[in-house]
Amino acid sequence: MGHKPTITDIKERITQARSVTVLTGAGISADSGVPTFRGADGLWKNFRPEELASPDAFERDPRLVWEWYDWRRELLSTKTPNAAHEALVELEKRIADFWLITQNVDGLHRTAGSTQVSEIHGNIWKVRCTNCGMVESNHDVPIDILPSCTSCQGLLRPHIVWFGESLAREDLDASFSALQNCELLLIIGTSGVVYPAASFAPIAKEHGAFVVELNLDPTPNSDLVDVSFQGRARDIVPLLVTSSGNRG
Ligand code: BV8
Ligand code: ZN
Repeated sequence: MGHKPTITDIKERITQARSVTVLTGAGISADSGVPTFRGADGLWKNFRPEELASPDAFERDPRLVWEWYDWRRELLSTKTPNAAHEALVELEKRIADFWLITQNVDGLHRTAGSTQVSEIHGNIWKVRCTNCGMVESNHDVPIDILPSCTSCQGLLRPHIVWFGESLAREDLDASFSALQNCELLLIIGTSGVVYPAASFAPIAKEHGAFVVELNLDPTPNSDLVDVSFQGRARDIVPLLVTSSGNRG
């Protein structure tokens, strides 16, 4: 096999592609100043996921869980999309059959303008009533702890998929369809340890996609993908999308 494909080779593939799927994780938001989960400054540093991001934790101590989410919402309220998020909005406009699957709950893809997107782990700016199931946006910073439902006074929870909870059927369907039908899958900024998202690369590969990974470090997916680039999303993703070479 010849040389390792270059960024330009991949940009060429993207330009020719009819269908492209992108999977993002916390790494794409790191360049917006959002702490990742498992990095040195990671969110999980002080807590263990089971302690906070689980239905049992919420059952046991809803106030503690809401204090953690309130802290994260406050942190996120000053963060804006970066060049990588913006490049993916551009890509959505260019590619006939484009889908973005994000594990991020920060909402930055939508803020940047992405519309063909599945937020498979939910959205930190949405709340869900534990009693009547109502889902609504809520941007209160700080949020009134414990928040109650505007229509039935039930206890509200973050509209987020916790460990041990299944993903929404419509998000799984949209994701599997995008993974099975794409010519190219671009995986950006995920450590590839959380399922089912961690199984998305092999699924796309099995269905004939060319799989590209972009991360700061190697991941469990690195041996499986067709090409892996090490670098910051903010620096590399724009090079894959915009015709930065020849100013139009
Ligand atoms: C389910 C919401 C079943 C919370 C999240 C054993 C084996 C296999 C699976 C399991 C198992 N034990 C348990 C499970 C299942 C479990 C799981 O996968 N556990 C893991 C930990 C082993 N999964 C679940 O529970 C899922 N549900 O399986 O349901 C079921 C089925 C039917 C019926 C009932 C139940 C639910 C998973 C969703 C959990 N919720 N988030 C919250 O956010 O508050 S997961 C959490 O991790 C976040 O959502 C985050 O998005 C996600 C993944 O993390 P990453 O995005 O990858 O972030 P991370 O920090 O890890 O990595 C960042 C990467 O970026 C790094 O690689 C870094 O190098 C890179 N990077 C950093 N800076 C940059 C960069 N890259 C580029 N540029 C940069 N500048
Ligand atoms: Zn309610």
